[in-house]
This record gives sequence, structure tokens and C-alpha cells, in this order.
Amino acid sequence: MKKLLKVSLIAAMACGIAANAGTLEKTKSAGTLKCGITTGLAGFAEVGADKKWKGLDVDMCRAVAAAVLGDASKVTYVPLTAKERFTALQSGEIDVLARNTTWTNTRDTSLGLNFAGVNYYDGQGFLVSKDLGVNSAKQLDGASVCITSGTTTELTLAEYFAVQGMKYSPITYDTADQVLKGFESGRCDLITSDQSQLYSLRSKMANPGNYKVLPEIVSKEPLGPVVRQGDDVWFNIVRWSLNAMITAEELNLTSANLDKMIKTSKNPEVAKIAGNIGTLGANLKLDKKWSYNIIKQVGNYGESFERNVGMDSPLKISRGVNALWNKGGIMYSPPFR
Ligand SMILES: N[C@@H](CCC(=O)N[C@@H](CS)C(=O)NCC(=O)O)C(=O)O
Repeated sequence: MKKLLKVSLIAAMACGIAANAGTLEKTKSAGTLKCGITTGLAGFAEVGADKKWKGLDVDMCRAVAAAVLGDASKVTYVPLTAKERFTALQSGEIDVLARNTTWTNTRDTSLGLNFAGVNYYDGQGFLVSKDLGVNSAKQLDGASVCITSGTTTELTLAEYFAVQGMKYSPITYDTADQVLKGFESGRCDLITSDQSQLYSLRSKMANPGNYKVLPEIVSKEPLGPVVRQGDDVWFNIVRWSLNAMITAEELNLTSANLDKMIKTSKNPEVAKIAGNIGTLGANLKLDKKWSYNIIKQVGNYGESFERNVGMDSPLKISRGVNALWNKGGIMYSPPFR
């Protein structure tokens, strides 16, 4: 009996190792990156008019594919609800999760997963119809609230209303699309979610001007890509793919000017990003052009932000805390050296 237990323990450990390590080799031999995204959320991951996925999170997937496979288009997108997302990563169904997922202590330490960085600093807010005549979240006592299940939003909502001594009735859905439909059909008085997602949902409403986002932000929601624990090679690749985009913005390298800047710049960090000097690629077990490919094919962080959620998008979100550290925000990459 004891022996049997030992054998199955060893087998389980072996399976565990097999499931966790080797994501780089697996992705390379598949020729495609399996990337978990939302089921559809404007600005983060949605299917465009050209039938292709686009968004800030989609760019995260594209960056990793460019780094690993040399081609940002080699991504198999796996749309996931909030409830499904962690199991899909744990089970190996996806290689990376880029799905407006908040980095919390509990998720980082109890799911067998690791957060590789932050690609959007967010916070939970409230969206109401202007007809409700409310100017502050503190006036929401007794409201019915549309939310998505399996999110940080649920707990923060409960805690915020409890602290304020207010009551609410939750109306819970699985997807953003359902939340939007529920709200528009009058099932609830308000939607609560990460503030960026409120702007995203509002951009899809028939009359966006009839709704407003209340001033209160009631939580910290640092959103970022997630990988399985136990595969440091892969963790490094995802972390530094994001950092490459942030550093490129800091160095004023864009997809359009990259080749010219590489020829003219005397900054050694530019030469390192280009893969012309140093061993950054080899250290990551990648081709020396890994970061060049990211910037050339996906662009820098600022380009991605503006076209997906910023001023060049229907969401029109200002950079705020998501500006670079030297431009008043907190977006920061360790050095490329
Ligand atoms: N950042 C929060 C919330 C994430 C979340 O799933 N928010 C909903 C708000 S609408 C969403 O993005 N849904 C997209 C979908 O249904 O696929 C978390 O990590 O729990």
C-alpha cells in the first residue's frame, strides 16, 4: 500500500514537471502560441472588422509570439470567461494568459501560477445611467449591480458596500457581453468593474453619452500576463517581452522608426534591443532578433496603448498612471543591459 502511494506520488510529480516545464519547446514545435484572452472586450481583446483579434492584451500575445516564433501573427487565441481562465492555464490548454487579470497576493501564491508583469494599472469603478441622478458611489444604497463572476470585482463590491454600510443586490453574469445586455435591458442600476472595462462597455452602448463613470476608484487592479509556476525560462520570456515594449517607448523606438534609429542611435540600449550587441537573446534562449521583432511587428507600449484604449481608440482613456515613470506614470521596465 505504502509502495503504491510512493509510486503514484512519483508519477504525479513527473506529470507536474512535464506539465509545467518546456513551454518554450512546446510552443516552438507547435509553431503557434496558445494565448488566453477575453471572450470579447473592446480595447483589450475583440475581433475587428478584418475578423482578426486586436487589443492591448492581444498585443501582449503578439509580442510573445514575435519573440518566440519571429512572427506576431502565429497566435492561437483562446477566448475564456473569468471563471475558466486559471484552469485553462493550469491544465496546459494555453501557454500564457493575457486577459485583464488582476495580480493579487492570493492568485500569485495559491494557484500554481506567476504574474509576469503589469500591462495596465487599473482600479474598480462604477458606471451608471445619468438618469439615476447619482454623483457618487456613496449614494448607491439599495442598488442592483451587474457584475462578472469569478472576478476580483465581486469581493471588492461586497467589501466596499459593507464598509459604507450600504446594501445591494448582485446580478451575476459570465461574460462582458451578458453584463452589457443585462444593464441595457434594465436588469440592474449600475455596472461595477475595472474602470477601463467600464469605458470599454460604454463604447459599445447605443447611446454612450447617457452614461457616466462615477469618480470613486475602490481598489487596485494591476492587470498583467500570467504563466504557470515552475517554468522560469518561459516566465522570463513573457516578462521581458512586455519590458521590451515599455523600454522601446522610453527609447522612442516605434515600429515605424526602428530601422532608422538602429542605424543612427549611439545608445547601447538601442543596439541591445536590436540584437546587434550583447547576449540578451541567448540568455532568454531566443533568437537575437527577439526584441527587434516585437517592436517592428507590434510596436512599443505607448503605440499599443494609444491605438487600443487611448486617444486613437473609441475608449479615449488618458495614459494617467499608465504613462512611463519619467512622464508622470508608473510604467517602468528594468534596464536592457
Ligand atoms: N480584473 C478583474 C476582472 C476581470 C474581468 O473578467 N472583467 C470582466 C468585466 S466585464 C471582463 O473582462 N469580461 C470579459 C469577458 O467576459 O470575456 C479580475 O482579474 O478578476
